[in-house]
Amino acid sequence: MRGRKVLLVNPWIHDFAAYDLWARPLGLLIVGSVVRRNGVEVSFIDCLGDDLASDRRPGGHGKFRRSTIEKPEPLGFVPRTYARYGIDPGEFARRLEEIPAPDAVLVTSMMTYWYPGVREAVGIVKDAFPGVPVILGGVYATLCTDHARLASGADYVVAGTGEARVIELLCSLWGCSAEYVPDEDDLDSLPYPAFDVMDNLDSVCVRTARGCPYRCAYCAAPVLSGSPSYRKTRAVIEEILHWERSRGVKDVAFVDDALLTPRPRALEFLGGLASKSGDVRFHCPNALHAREISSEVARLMREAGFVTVRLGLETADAFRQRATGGKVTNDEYLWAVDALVGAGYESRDIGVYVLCGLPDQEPEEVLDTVRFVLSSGATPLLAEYSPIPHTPLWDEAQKASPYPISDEPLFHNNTILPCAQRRFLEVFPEIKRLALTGRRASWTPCARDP
Ligand code: B12
Ligand code: SF4
Repeated sequence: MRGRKVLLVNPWIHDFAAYDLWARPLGLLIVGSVVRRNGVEVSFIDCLGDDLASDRRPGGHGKFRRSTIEKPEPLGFVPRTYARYGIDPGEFARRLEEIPAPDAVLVTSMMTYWYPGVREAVGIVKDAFPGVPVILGGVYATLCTDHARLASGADYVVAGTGEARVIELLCSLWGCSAEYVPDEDDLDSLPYPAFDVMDNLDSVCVRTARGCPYRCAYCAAPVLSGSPSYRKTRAVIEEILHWERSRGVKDVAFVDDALLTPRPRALEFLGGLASKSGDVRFHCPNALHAREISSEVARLMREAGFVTVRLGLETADAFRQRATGGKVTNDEYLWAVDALVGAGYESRDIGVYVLCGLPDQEPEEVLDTVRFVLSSGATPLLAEYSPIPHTPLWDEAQKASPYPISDEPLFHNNTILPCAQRRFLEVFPEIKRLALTGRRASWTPCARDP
């Protein structure tokens, strides 16, 4: 493989809304680093823009550049503007012209309903480098493989984890053998993600493990990541220190499915982070498991510098909690909030995801959950349900949705609440108002229930 060239492309997001919550193309950069370990020259273009747009806030998150585009025909009925998030397509084409033709192009994908951005990027790559194989992987490629084969324009679609598969595929395309074959089961043996190919690096994403021990009915983590495999605490801390020392990175977002499970591992990891010198801020935009947050865990999180804390409650309805996988009970959630408050976190620091628009969900369930979160002294964050193929809830989602969600991934878009019933949609503005006004009120110090 030595001497070959590979281009990595992070495609655009096409959506009604998108906000950059430490969104780095971690999977693509992991795959890129494995390819590079084989002596391949790797370059990278980020259609989302790695130039840190002017209105990004310090801390590694912020707005993407946004240009309004025409809605795809199936979403024509939605009374909102649709946009391309990221750089101008002309700029992308120019950047492709500036580099020598690669021997293969690797493209990643995230949300299933973002595939139009993938297709646009693949089309421009194909125009620039006719005959060069384009390989697509990532979440959309894994969850909607058949659709991706037909609709993305890529020559090859790789489903599942990509480290080993991409090496195998490139070897067969180029008729060569690999010097380094990654061991996906040993996460610490993999090279660091190729963040160094990014010109502007104000934050990095880190995973300390792959997979989750739970099987929630609405979640694709078990399909995407398989059974859990863990990294060593020392290796993760070394990686964080590496980015801090080499690139001055002060913001690190964890993208684990289950960062705090199992608790003994979390205690060891948090203890290690807390005792290391430095002033790195840690962010958990993906939900943490409330069940694992004891007073000690919360104290160590605070000491280590965790500033963005999100809990996955989803619903306060005990029946639905059990029916969807039983990852948390209301008591466990309340203990977690108490532990976090005891450690010094304020209401506004503790964001709690509340799932909205599940099949057969009544709006009252969500209103009650929002009130429950507010009364606990935390901040409710509405997460509209996106139906996902291969999850246990998929069959029910198909029955509940008025849209052909199995034929068209655009209908997985959470903005349209694809599985909500009409009454839910009617009450949804009220749910949003309650979450927003309650949230503002709860940010005053006296709002916490006695
Ligand atoms: C972290 C995360 C987020 C972060 C994003 C941070 C970021 N860095 O982008 C935050 C919290 C912001 C987020 C938000 C949301 N998320 Co999210 N998120 C995830 C999560 C937990 C991990 C993704 C990740 O980084 N994985 C780690 C990397 C290493 O894995 P990877 O990208 O898959 O890469 C591997 C392979 O895919 C492959 N690969 C990747 N690229 C390539 C390229 C090539 C060429 C090859 C060969 C292979 C390959 O190899 C890699 C290594 O093995 C996933 C669940 C999951 N387990 O994937 C959900 C997930 C993607 N999110 C999901 C959802 C629903 C959402 C929200 C809509 C939630 C909501 N209702 O509000 C929002 C929408 C965000 C928005 N509008 O901007 C769904 C997807 C739904 C869908 N229809 O596609 C998922 C699957 C979770 C779920 N519910 O099951 N999310
Ligand atoms: S929702 Fe969370 S706990 Fe449940 S399977 Fe997904 S990652 Fe695991």
